[in-house]
Amino acid sequence: MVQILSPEGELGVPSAYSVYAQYLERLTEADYLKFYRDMARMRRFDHEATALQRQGQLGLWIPAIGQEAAQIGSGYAVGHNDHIFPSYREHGVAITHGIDLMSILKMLRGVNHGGWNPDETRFHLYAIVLGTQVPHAVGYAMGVKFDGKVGNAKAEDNLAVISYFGDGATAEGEVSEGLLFSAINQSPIVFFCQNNQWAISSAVSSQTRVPLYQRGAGFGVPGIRIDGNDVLASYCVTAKHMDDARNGDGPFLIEALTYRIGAHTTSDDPTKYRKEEEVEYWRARDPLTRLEKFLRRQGIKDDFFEEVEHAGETMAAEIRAATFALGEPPIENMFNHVYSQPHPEIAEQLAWVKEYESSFEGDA
Ligand SMILES: Cc1ncc(C[n+]2csc(CCOP(=O)(O)OP(=O)(O)O)c2C)c(N)n1
Ligand SMILES: [Mg+2]
Repeated sequence: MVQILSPEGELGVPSAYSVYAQYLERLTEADYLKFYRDMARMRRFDHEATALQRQGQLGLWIPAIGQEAAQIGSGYAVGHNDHIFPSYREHGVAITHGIDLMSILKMLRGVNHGGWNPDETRFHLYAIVLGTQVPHAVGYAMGVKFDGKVGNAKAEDNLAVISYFGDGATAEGEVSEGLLFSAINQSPIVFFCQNNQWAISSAVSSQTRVPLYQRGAGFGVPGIRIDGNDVLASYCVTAKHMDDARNGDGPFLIEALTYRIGAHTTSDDPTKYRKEEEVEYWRARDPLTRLEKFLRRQGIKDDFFEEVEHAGETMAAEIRAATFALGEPPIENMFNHVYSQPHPEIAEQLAWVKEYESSFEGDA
């Protein structure tokens, strides 16, 4: 497992992984501070969104607490031309690509279906149906190669694709099909599996008999496991393999070993299926604490951490006010995008729901 930042906050690239050292050398103190700021922002956003859901302002929230290092590190390793195909928990990756966080909250309130433009942001829409983003990502990567945007002498002419998915999603046929197609076509893609060790109430041991980073080998996709709570391992390893993919040496599979500290979603009660000691074990391996230890060793003082906390409170107040100002989700939203053309059964169902809703009119 590649680890660059130890739990005690000490820095070092193990000699077996020296290929990643040049990516660490690129990072400056400003980058380390940016990583910390965004990991803290992601966490604060998560707490606020959970509170908003509990107050009935969102239909659902999907927490990602514990996965900040995996997401912020890999997100910043994605280049300016590259395309990202997320699953539904990648709020941190969204932060690294300038997605307006309100658009994620709007989706979870039902007022839109993911309101960002993938053409502009290169961050494609969230995919709730497990694994479906993977064939889309592989298809995109195959297209990139057909368009001759791989392996050119000028680096800025090239691009690659990254696809995120969870440990549970690896059991979906789409992921295996994606691995196979990418290998056969030598597509410019990095598969980034966040192994947070649970798929709702199914433990990862019920999904696989081999470590997930080995899942691609039989298809011809090499892989590596990284410490997913180490933002620097996440950055360096993703940056190297995205570079390789752009240069024509893809695909590659990264398994980031991390842990989902919170519930699967606000509809889930994890105390029903996992022990508190397990959660405590991982809470003690918090990715933010690890980076904070490193930064303090570098001489970063309290005032920086206080400033980050203050910025988090300001952001939370802003998104709170903005969420309260959103209207109710239009009922048509559930029906409008089921088919591209009008459909009699959908029209009938919409009419039924409207009539049902109107039966409450006048109720206090
Ligand atoms: C095809 C499909 N089957 C089942 C579900 C219901 N479901 C939603 S999330 C989830 C667990 C996914 O676990 P994992 O891939 O490990 O990702 P994580 O939620 O842990 O990030 C399941 C079974 C779904 N969304 N899509
Ligand atoms: Mg999982």
